[in-house]
Amino acid sequence: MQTQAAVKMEAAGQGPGRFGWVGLMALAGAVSASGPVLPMLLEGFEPFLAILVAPILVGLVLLRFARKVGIVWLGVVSLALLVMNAPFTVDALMHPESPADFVPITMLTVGGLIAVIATVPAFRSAQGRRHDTAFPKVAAVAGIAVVVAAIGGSLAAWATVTNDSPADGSLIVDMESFEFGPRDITAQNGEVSLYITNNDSARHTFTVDELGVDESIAPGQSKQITFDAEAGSFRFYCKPHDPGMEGKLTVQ
Ligand SMILES: [Cu+2]
Repeated sequence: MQTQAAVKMEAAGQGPGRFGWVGLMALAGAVSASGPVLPMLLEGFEPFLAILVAPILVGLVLLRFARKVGIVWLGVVSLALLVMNAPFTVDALMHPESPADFVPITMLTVGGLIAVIATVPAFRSAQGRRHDTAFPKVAAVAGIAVVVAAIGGSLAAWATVTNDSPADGSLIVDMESFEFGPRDITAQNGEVSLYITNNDSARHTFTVDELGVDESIAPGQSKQITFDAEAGSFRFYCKPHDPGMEGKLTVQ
């Protein structure tokens, strides 16, 4: 004989051998949370990433102990993170050659989208309404497939990144620990030649708005860049890490 709780669980698609909307919600939360956790496992604690993960983890705990509250919480938090991360998302998804940016953002986006889609049906099934649909299972498999493909594709793209050799007379610039070294670069007017190496695991850019210079440098990559500049003083910066990652180019 089934207990009342078991009957209710089965109706909510949570019975043994069944994967329902609430299960999909939990999986979506786990995928979202794993996105920012992954780089922390490799690189150590990062407050900004921890702030992204914390509300999702709270939602997963709520999902376990106060199901309906957890569903609403995860839905709202996921939507907020999708909106908040939209500018970074577009930028990161255009650069698969940088796995440390591409993979976490893909996981946050895929998990977040699934959680948002699943919120209403999960809430209804937590109320005990029966939903006989294969959608949760299909969405789970599709979501995991997208994440696995993103990881594989990103690593493959990273493997094709090539390094330039420094041109004669190039000024050497390093990107390390999210800073430029040196922060002050002095060059002669005419053609400015820089040999830039990114020693971080994240993608950086060398961007000078006034001169129309905007170069993306993949993790571990060395790139030779040249551009024309008249005498003057120009701010250079990294687009994903501005403000903070910047310097001054003086052309004499
Ligand atoms: Cu940067």
